[in-house]
Amino acid sequence: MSRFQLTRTLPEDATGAALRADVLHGLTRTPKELPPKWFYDARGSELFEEITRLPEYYPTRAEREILIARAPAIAAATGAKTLVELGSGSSEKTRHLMKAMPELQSYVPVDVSESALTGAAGALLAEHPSLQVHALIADFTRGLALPDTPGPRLVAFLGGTIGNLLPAERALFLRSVRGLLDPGDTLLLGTDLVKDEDVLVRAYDDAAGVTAAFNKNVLHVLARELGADVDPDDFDHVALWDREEEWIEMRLRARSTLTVKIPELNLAVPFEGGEELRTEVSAKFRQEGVRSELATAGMELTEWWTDSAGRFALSLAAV
Ligand code: AVJ
Repeated sequence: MSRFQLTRTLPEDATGAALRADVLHGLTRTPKELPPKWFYDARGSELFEEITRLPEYYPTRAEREILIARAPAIAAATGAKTLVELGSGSSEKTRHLMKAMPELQSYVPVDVSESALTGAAGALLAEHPSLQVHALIADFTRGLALPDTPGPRLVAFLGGTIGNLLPAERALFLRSVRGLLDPGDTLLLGTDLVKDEDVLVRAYDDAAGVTAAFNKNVLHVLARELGADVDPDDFDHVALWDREEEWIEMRLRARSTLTVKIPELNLAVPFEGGEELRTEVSAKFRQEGVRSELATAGMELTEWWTDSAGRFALSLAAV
């Protein structure tokens, strides 16, 4: 029996249909907005990898530090035989965790990107000679059905990606994760933490301009996928801290009055000079907030681990 299985729960054209719907909705409302998931074509994914290596972008390094330090504690506390990873991407950080999990029999990476899933599986199968990998091509914000693998399960959602969901979306998402867990199963959740405004803003507006290129990449996606006649140089990258909401916002600000024509949607989108399009929310958390959001979704915070500088947290939650 092969140790690698790939299941597609998304139709091949789901991405195109969802992009059209999000663009039609987001660019005809006021204020304009697009969901951050459209950053991640091949170029956007490369730019994100580059961001994770920037001196200003601390979350990836901070989370890796916690995972390496706490992997044995996570393995002991969960006893997991199956690791499910939502938004697994390159599975790079998970490797540290898996090395410390002697009980692990099955790994279920879930991602919308088939190439990321197949790319990551090869190395993991080689490193773990008896591991089963059951990859799912799926949108984890929709209802997920998990393969029948041995329990207990540990569901990991790392990178602080939960911060890209708005509070109402977050509540729905955590409810759906709760629905995946049986008694004895656990959730491992990565969250970036509230900190000094300058540190936060610099992490999203780096000196080398990589985050600016990443932000503008969504305009390249619109041009390629929908034929939009948009020049990314007509927009400026904006990163700001909303202290009430406790989140970073990334926006694209039109440098002058202009119109973006999108023939495939029969749409002409007018921008006033200075008008902004919100492209990302990245919420930052506190322990009390994480505890209460988990509790509302029917889970209990059982461990809270931060990096030595207290910038990022990994939470373990039980049902
Ligand atoms: C995908 C959640 C890890 O919000 O920090 C990085 C994406 N955006 N720089 C984040 C991102 C701008 C990132 N995560």
